[in-house]
Order: sequence, then C-alpha cells, then structure tokens
Amino acid sequence: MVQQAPAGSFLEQPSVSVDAQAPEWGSDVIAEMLRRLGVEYVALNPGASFRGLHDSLVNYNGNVRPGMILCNHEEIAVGVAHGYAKASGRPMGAIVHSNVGLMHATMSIFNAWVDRVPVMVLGATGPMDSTLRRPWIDWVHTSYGQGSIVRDFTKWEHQPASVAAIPEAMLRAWRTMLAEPRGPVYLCFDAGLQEQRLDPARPIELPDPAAYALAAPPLPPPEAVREVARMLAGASFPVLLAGRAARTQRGWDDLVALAEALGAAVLTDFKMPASFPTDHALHQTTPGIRGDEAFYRVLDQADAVLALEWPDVAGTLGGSAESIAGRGSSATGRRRPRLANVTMDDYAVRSWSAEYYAVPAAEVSIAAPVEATVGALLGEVRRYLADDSAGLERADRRLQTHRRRRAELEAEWAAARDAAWGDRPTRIVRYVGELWKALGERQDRVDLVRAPLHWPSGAWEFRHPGAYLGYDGGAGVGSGPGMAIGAALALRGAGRIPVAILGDGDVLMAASALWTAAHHRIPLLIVVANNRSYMNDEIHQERVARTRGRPVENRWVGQRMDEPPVDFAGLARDLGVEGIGPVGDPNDLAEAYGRALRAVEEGRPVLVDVLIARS
Ligand SMILES: Cc1ncc(C[n+]2csc(CCOP(=O)(O)OP(=O)(O)O)c2C)c(N)n1
Ligand SMILES: [Mg+2]
Repeated sequence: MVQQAPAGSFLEQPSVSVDAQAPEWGSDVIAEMLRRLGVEYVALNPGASFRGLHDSLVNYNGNVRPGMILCNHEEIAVGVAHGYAKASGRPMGAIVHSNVGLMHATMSIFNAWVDRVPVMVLGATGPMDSTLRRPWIDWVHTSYGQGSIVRDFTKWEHQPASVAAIPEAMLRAWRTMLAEPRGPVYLCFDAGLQEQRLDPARPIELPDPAAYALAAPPLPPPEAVREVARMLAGASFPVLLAGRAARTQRGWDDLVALAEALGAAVLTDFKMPASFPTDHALHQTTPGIRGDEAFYRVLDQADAVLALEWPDVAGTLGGSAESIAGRGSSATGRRRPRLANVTMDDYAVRSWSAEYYAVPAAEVSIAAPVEATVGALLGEVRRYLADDSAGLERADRRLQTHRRRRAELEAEWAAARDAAWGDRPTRIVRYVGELWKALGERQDRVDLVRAPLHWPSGAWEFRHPGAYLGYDGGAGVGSGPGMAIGAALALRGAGRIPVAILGDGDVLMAASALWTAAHHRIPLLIVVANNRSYMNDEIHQERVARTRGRPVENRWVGQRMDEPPVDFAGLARDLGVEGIGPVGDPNDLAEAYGRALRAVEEGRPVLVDVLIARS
C-alpha cells in the first residue's frame, strides 16, 4: 500500500509499507545492501534497465533507506547526490539508466571526481546473456564494459557477474569512495541478474557493513610536521593557503588557532568550501575564484607558505591578478617562498584529466588529511614558540600589521560597495548585500550552497564550516540547480536556510531540477543572478577581440539570452516553485528577499529572479 508521508515529515515522499522479508529477486539484494549501508536517498530518473531494482526499492524496501528523489535528468540526479554529500558529509546514491542515462550523468560524475566528493552511482545494462534480451531495446541498451566511459574519473567502477557477488562489490564501492581522497564510484548491474529469481535453498550471504571497518586515514609523519612547524615559526611572513581545509568545527578552530599563533595571513579560494572566518583580521582578501590584487600583494611578501588542499599551488604561486586573461600563467619561479604542501592529491593522479595541476616546488609534502595535519602542526608550533620569545614577538607584530591592513581593506571594500550600491542595473555588491541584510538575525543559520564566480568583498561573511559549500569541482555549467537542491535536501529539517545564487545560464541548463525541489518539498532560496547572458564568455570574446584589434561591440553575439528574455519566475511557477521577479529595481530587493525568506522558513522552495549588470 502506498502512503503519502504527512507534510513536514522527514522524508517528504511516499513510503510504502512492506513486511520484513528475505530477498527473493536479485535486485532485492541491492536494495537490502543500500539499506544496510544506511543510504538515505537515491536520486534517479527511471529506466527499464533497472526496473528490477526500482521494484525492489519500492516493494522490498518500502521506498525508505533509501527514498527516491525523482529527477528529470541524470546530470541533475548526480548533482543532487554531490550537493547532498557536500552539505552532510554522507554519501547518497544516484541511479542512472543503462548507457544513455550514464552518458547524461558524465559531467556531474566528473565534477564529483574533481571536487573529491563521494557519490555512489548505480547503473545497469541489458543482460550480458543475450538469450535474455528483449528485442531491440535491450540490445541498444547493452554495452560491454559500460563503466569504461566514467573509469577515468571514478575511484572504481565494476559490474558484478552474479547476484552472489553483489554484496561484496557494494561494500568495496562504499569503502573505496569514502577512503581519502574521496570520490565517486560506479556500479553497473546486469538487468538479467536484477530480475533473476533467487533459489531459497541457496540464500545469498548478506554482510553487516559494521563488521567491515573503513580504513583509518593516514596520519602526518611527525618529523614532517616538525619540519613544517620550524619553517613557519621561523618565517618572517608566513602565509596559509586554506583550500578544502576544514570540514568540522574542530578543524576550523584549529586552523584559526594556527593562524593566530603564527600571526600568519590567510588566503582562501572561492572554489573551495569555507574553511576560515572571512571576517577574521588575518583573512587578508576576498575569497575569489582567482586571486585579486590584495591576494597577490600578500603572496608577494610570503617567505613561507603552507598550502592546505589548495587547488593549483604552482599556478597560484606563479600567477597574478591578470593571469586568467591571457594564456599560460606561470612565469615559473615568479615567487619562490619556502613551501609546505598538505594534500592527498598525489593519490588521485590519473591520466585522462589534468586536475592534478603543475608540480609545486614544495620543500615538504604531506599526504595526509588536512585537519589531522593542522591539529598536529598547532601543537608543534605552540611548542616552538613557547621557548622563543623573539618568535612570539614577531608573530604578535605580524598580527598587528595584518589588523591594520585588514582595516584598510575593509575601508576599501566599503567604499567600493557604497559607490556601486545605487547603480542600475543592480551590481553584485547590492544584490548580495541586500540578501545578507534581509537575513538579519538569521545570518548564522544561512548556508550558501552556491555563488557566482565573482564575489563582493565584505558583503557576506562565512563564520562556520558549511557556511559556504564551494564550487562544483569541474566547472561544469548546469551543475548549480542539482547541487543546490541536494545540499538543501541534506539540510532539510535542520533549521538551516540554504541559499544558492546561480547564473541564469546555469539555471537554464538544468531548470527542470526546480520541479524536484517542489515535488519533494525541499526548502531553499535560489537567486538567479540574471544578466541575460553567458557573461563569462562575453568577457572572453571581448579579450580576444581586443588582442586581435577586432570590434569589441560584437562580444554579445552567440552569448545573450534575451529576445526573448527568459521569465525565470514564470518558469519556476510552472515547475511548482514559488517565483518572484524579475526584480529590476535594486530598491525592490529587500521586499522580494524578505518574502522569499519567509517562504523558505515555511518549508517551501522559492526562486527570485534578479536582473543584474553585465560586467
Ligand atoms: C557544461 C559547460 N558548458 C559551457 C561552459 C563554459 N562557460 C563557463 S562560464 C559560462 C557562462 C555561464 O553563464 P551564467 O551561468 O549565466 O553565468 P555568468 O557568466 O553570466 O555570470 C559558460 C558558458 C562550461 N563551463 N560548462
Ligand atoms: Mg549569465
């Protein structure tokens, strides 16, 4: 019997009552293992290649643990799982149809790979035993070695060859995706095996996952930690590059304590989740997708750098605020501070994509999780400085210098904000600043799950882990809506306010995700930063035109999304999400955001379309 879950219940989806039973069909084993692994949700778009599994999830598991999240594109389904894992630290599943669904999902799987986020992708194939194939479609949807299309950007892909082999394969997938560095895995289930009736005389052995401990992550070698502590404590201008550096409050607090003990400047990267309080005096820049002038001014002074899961250390040290404009970043050796690099990335180097970046000239490299390393470093640095009054004094002087510089920066940011506040069309400082103001006393409960590539300084502060979840890993447009909804799903019922500020191009590419938020009653606020253009690429065309002495006025051709403009609020409404806007007048933002935040607090997804300046 299908029952509608009462409004406000945790799962917010139909659950089916079923009696506890032993697996009868091959796919019941998969469903049973998902339950045993504690998978809370699977995001999916249906397909006959996993109709066996679909039946087991509904009629064997009762559509709980995992519950289905219905998506209208596989790219969105995997994006939902990606966002969920980022917000909760727990993986969920995504189920994709044989070959075609997996092909749709590839970009999102790549994103999760680059972002080091665990996602359990389950798929299917028509029967390997050709005598079991239905005419036509099972042949079209059978492929040999299907996982090879995602092999280069998953930690493991596999197709178990019997029902009895499924439990072990699922255990392997689980522990592999959770071992550091984390990442997505793909398991492909033969439709013939899913639909195989099990022989009651030969029961399948079902393991208790608790008996298979996950591997404990490596610890940083004490000698290496001591060396780095010496390097930092002895430096005259140490700098911390805080990348994916603090998942937990403990890690966050340790990093703050380390920076304070050293009087070190801290730089963050907007591609990475929040790791350091942006309103701290030692935070010496705006979190940016690339370094701005303030960022490089700090780096230019560094004589020792500690990089913590930082994306492209060599490129950063060789770069400048302008380096994105041209080709080739590095004047190699432009900056040569002493460098300590803490990253697990050496264990994720593969050949197909180059997200390993250039080899940085690190004096010490530590392949251990950042939080454990920072915790150990903090103890060592404190020990060094306890016996070194001159060192302590230097750290304190740096702290004062950074405080003064931070006050200068804040004055610059405020001046820039004031200058642009009244501009029409609305500038980013205004539409972000107004939202921060509208949040008011709710600021400590907001989690910014996605944001535009450019971020205004001093307009919004991150003060706890999860305050901002970072970018998508692979820089794939269309990832925003799914990831935002997945993060909001993880945060549902936790008293948080998930907010995603997404580009109009990003939303348009995956707009059907809005329906999923409406259908599953997932509260979140989506702000469309609507410049009616693929603006990032207009800017590129302008640069190329300038370099070539060609007319920059043509930069918009093949980039603009007007004539007709997209009515995002109308689109949202059509998909069951409350739509507000377009808001063209910046003075109307406060009211629009106020209304939207009330709706989110009442448990509804809402979209605000904000018309913004093209720049
Ligand atoms: C799948 C994919 N297609 C194309 C691109 C190239 N690209 C990078 S940013 C961008 C523009 C995105 O437009 P929008 O979301 O409106 O943001 P805006 O640049 O206007 O702020 C494009 C097309 C990409 N990164 N990924
Ligand atoms: Mg745009």
